[in-house]
Amino acid sequence: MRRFMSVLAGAGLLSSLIVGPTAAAPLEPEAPAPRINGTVAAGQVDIQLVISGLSQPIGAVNAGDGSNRLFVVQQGGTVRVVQNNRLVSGNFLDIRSVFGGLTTGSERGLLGLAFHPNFESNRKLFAYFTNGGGDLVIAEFTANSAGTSASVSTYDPLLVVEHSAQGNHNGGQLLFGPDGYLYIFTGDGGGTGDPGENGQDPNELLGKVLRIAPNLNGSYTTPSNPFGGPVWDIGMRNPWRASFDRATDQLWIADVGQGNYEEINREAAASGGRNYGWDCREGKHWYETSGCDTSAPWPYTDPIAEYTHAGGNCSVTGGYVYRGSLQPDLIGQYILGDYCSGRLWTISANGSSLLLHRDTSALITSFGEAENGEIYMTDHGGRLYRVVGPPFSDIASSAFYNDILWIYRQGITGGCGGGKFCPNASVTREQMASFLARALDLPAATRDFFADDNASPHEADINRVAQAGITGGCDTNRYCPRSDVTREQMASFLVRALELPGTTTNYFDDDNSSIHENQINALARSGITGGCDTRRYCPTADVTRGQMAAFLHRGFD
Ligand SMILES: [Ca+2]
Ligand SMILES: [Ca+2]
Ligand SMILES: [Ca+2]
Ligand SMILES: [Ca+2]
Repeated sequence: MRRFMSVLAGAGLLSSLIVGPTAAAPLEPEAPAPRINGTVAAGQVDIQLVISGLSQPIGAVNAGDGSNRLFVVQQGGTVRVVQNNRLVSGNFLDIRSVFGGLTTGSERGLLGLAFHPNFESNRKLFAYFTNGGGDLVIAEFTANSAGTSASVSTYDPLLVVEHSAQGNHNGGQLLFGPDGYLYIFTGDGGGTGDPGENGQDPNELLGKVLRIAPNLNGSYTTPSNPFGGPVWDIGMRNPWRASFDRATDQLWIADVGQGNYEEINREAAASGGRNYGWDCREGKHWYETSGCDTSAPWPYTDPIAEYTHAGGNCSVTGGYVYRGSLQPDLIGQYILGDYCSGRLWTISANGSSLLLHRDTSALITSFGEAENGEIYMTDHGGRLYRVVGPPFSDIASSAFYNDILWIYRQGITGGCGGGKFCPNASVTREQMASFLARALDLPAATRDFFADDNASPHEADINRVAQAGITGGCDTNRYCPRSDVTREQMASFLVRALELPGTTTNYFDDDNSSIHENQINALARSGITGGCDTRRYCPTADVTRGQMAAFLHRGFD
């Protein structure tokens, strides 16, 4: 309550008095203007639950076939389909009985999936898993002609990498690059401190980024690679998740660190041949010096960003650079998280600093990019989330930021148009009707209540609110749709909408002659308002859209 009072007495109310009434704007969202790069501030990126009830999801990929399906990879060996935010029944792929077996649990299992860029015509897809002996397998599968499922019987192994000694550091990312080749990200073979010294050995396939050209018949050829054979980059420890920026072709590789540093590497387009340092370097620091080149300039490429294990971090989960269109502020932001702490960060596509947004309770196993560029996140606990940024471009500095976000996510507002919310504009009575009709999910009205709102885009909502008994209009047969809502009128609207109980307590002195004094007291008693100052409610002041968001959040959450 104290916080709320100070907020109302602060910028919000003052600016509403300065700004004054503005032309009523429609609440329907408009298509946001295209942007090359957006901007986000700390705390502005969040997650929204899409699906629960999954089984240990560790990845989410699209098929690039125009179907807008998201394929959720489950560690136990199955792939589910999410379409229109709903889980399609049955498995798309089930490799639990794959030839050679499947080892699951801890860091093993079905770890990665990639659809061929021409999946729509050739129905080819590739999976990365640990077989019955613990070895890494990259295998080809073929879906049915409709592309609705793929049988385990179509299994055709491309590459098997010996990995029986240790259960950890299997890597697991598969990606088709902008060059059409298949990129494979392998771990160092496991244990502590790369005991096999695989990361720095260009002749070993462990601890690498590999690049091959599948022939689509169960075999592959190797294009010319910087380290010979299939080796594109060396010096990886456990590059669990990596992605290409679809706008710039930059390759982002998040490499899981040993005990101290988690790192994020960014590789310029089409420029392999990097030595990412492990196990000489962990993050931007020396790890092991024996057998390492420690005299400058050393041959290792340090990450562009790193973070420590402070506060419960333990394992970086790389994500994607947002290139969708629905969330303009997120464009050009690389999204990542940590498996243990559940923290969610962004790094701007050309930047190198981590911006913390949320400390979630999710066990973040992966991010996924849908065909439309929206970014999803998998939680090992069985949930799929969508990563969401600030919906409006003009609310970052609003004192009501969280309230506006809340009413947006409840579907109560679509903003004032043009990707904006107009937090300092006054609320009109017609807008108020839409806010309340949506907050209460009121049914359509069976008749027309007022004559002066017939041209209002909010007429249907005005009738809904009238039918629910929340308004009797401003006069006989009139609603005054374009008039601004005063704070005393708003009290009346909210008390009826929320059916708040009355009170005999007199909270404020400046409303004693208001016809809405009883409702103002009821609103204060419920904790929805603390007034505009000590013992004052400012009953005749206009309500801004930002303040309205706060009132609705308080009242309906
Ligand atoms: Ca070593
Ligand atoms: Ca490194
Ligand atoms: Ca009417
Ligand atoms: Ca009073």
